Amino acid sequence: MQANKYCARTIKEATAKVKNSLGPDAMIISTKRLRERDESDLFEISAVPGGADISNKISSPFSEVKAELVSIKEMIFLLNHSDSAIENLMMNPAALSLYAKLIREGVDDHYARNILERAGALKDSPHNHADNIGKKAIKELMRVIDVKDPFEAKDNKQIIAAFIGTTGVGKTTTIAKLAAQLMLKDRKKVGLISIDTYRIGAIEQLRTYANILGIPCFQAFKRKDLLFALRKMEGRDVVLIDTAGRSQYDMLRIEELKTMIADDLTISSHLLLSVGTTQSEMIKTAISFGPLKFQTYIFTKIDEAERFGSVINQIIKLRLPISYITAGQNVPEDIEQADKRKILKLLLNRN
Ligand SMILES: Nc1nc2c(ncn2[C@@H]2O[C@H](COP(=O)(O)OP(=O)(O)OP(=O)(O)O)[C@@H](O)[C@H]2O)c(=O)[nH]1
Ligand SMILES: [Mg+2]
Repeated sequence: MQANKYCARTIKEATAKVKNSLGPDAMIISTKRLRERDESDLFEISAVPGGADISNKISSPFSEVKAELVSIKEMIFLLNHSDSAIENLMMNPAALSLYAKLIREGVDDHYARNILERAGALKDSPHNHADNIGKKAIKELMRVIDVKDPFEAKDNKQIIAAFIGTTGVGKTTTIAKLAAQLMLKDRKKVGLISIDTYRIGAIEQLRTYANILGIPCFQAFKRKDLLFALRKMEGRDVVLIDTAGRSQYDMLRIEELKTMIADDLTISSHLLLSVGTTQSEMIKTAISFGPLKFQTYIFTKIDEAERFGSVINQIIKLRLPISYITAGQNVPEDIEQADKRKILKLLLNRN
């Protein structure tokens, strides 16, 4: 299908012309800044009606990332939410499409721009080739996505990991998934300890999983119980510790937990965050659990979340790596070790 061309003095006017002629679902194929003889700017947008077959016109700078053109509706949204720096971005459909995706997924506008700025997409330069900008922006995104495997064994040393977070975020279920995977995939000897002493039935939930897997499971009320349980776990490659869900506002209980799993026990902590919670709740939770010096994030319930941008915001704001992502209630299937490319795909290719 042949694209129609629309010219105007500003990108906003050109966008309005496309909308009037082809409707709000029209897709932008390309944008250009033309210089008039009097040195003034003229913007040109090539567009096709919404629903037109444009597969032969799309090229993606990155094979895993589905190329997607920006619709006029989105362009209007971006123009209304952005300042003049974005006008340069408008000249580059690959970068514009990436920016639109990041904003749609809920990545903070400031971070989204920063990523594109580092890729050189906000500069108006004749050397800015669309493919290059797209590739650079993907590279920048990959750079901010930090991942870490908490079970990477060093010198066959025992690994003791505690899982912390707010009530119902998925700690016990995640431990069951991890225990099964570490046993079945990595052939590790695993043990479980519960220091969830608040909720009736908490230990039963963990014990049920331990029985199914045929692994030991202890309960600890006090630090001395924990030390006892850990002695019993000598010879186990990995010990996973379940904790009671604490409200992010209950600093007293968080302090209590700190006295149980203090630094000298060489226990690493991992904070679970549900992707569906609001950005401000996530930040509050991370700050409240800060005294426990957690080393990685585990993002849970991505199957229930509409958008994934909060994950990027969180790792940029409070710089820590992601270790795992969980995406459902099935034990042990619904867990994946964090991987840069996988996270990138979740962010850019979800639908
Ligand atoms: N959809 C979905 N549900 C999940 C996921 N992970 C856990 N759940 C569910 O969330 C609920 C709470 O999970 P738990 O593992 O008991 O959460 P918890 O953090 O141990 O809860 P407390 O011990 O009460 O603080 C259960 O119904 C789980 O099946 C996930 O990735 N996706
Ligand atoms: Mg629990």
